[in-house]
Amino acid sequence: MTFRTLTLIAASTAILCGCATGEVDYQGEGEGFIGAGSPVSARLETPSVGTAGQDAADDPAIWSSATPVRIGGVSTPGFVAGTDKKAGLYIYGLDGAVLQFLPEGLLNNVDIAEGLTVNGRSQVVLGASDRTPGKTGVALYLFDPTSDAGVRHWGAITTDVVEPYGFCFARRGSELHAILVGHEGEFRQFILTVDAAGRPVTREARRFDIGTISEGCTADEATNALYIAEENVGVWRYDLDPAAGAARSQVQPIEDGVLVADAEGLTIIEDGAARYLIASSQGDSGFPVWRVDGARPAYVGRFIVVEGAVDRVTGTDGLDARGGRVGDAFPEGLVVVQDDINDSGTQNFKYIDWRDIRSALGL
Ligand SMILES: [Ca+2]
Ligand SMILES: [Ca+2]
Ligand SMILES: [Ca+2]
Repeated sequence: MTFRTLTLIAASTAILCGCATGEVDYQGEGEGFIGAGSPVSARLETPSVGTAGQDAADDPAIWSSATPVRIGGVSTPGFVAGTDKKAGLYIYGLDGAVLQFLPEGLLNNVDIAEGLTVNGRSQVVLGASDRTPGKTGVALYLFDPTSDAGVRHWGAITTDVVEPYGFCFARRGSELHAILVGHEGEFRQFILTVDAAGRPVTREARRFDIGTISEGCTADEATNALYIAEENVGVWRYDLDPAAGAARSQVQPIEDGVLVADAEGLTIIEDGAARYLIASSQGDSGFPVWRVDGARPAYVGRFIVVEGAVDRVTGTDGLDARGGRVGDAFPEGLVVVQDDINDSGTQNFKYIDWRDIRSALGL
């Protein structure tokens, strides 16, 4: 048992004893309170990020391949990129093992897109919001599935955003868009292309102010939707078309039992003809889910991640999901979430089988 664990137990006990009516009051990030929800367990977890005393895991992104690729001499049917916001970017295997670490600085959110041709080859592109002083913007990386060179630095999108925070890619027809959300709610949408020399070129297509502190974002290309989490307000749906400006509709306000501040990560998962939006409700360690392929988002329930093969998930931050086959271990999809309190070290990422979530929610 660590000093940190003892401190947390003491804090939790103090909270319980302080409630005359017996209810447990959530006292902020780190106390480990889990609200109501259908329980699932993670199948496996990554090692803790960083070094002792540095709780810094933030946001994951999943990529998978029908044919295995090689990274660092290891054959893998895909990888999970995960940020350590104090140090850089980890590349994990689908078994959770570290395949590569890029000491790239203060990377906060990460996302992955396919279908970009660079130097005549189709490559995978990774983007990460970069808060490193002097480099603020979006750091860009390439992964060539035919090479064993791993994930390599490619370039950057420079911006006027003081503190880059949230980040996601979106496909819009043949275009690849990069969406940056600043800490103060600044919204920037870029169209990313490649020049003849194989370098990234970006053009800003839209900017507006979301309002207050915001971070999580995810796009649903099929419905031309862009979802953004305004941390203390709720989840919004914007149109992915830059011409739509700042027009938006609310998917979910901050509400006890559904979405408790901070509203953090957002992701979409495809499951056959259905598509679901999953949010991370950091304030009560839950994951509300909406079906989003209809005319408007329909709330279908919430799951929580309890102890099983690995420890439970609390105070969750970023998350990502990928439907369909993600290696042999996740034949119908994988959801990866950040865990604020890992039982054996600093923060890490937990891997959840989509089938477990689907069955827990009765989808
Ligand atoms: Ca975050
Ligand atoms: Ca945990
Ligand atoms: Ca653990």
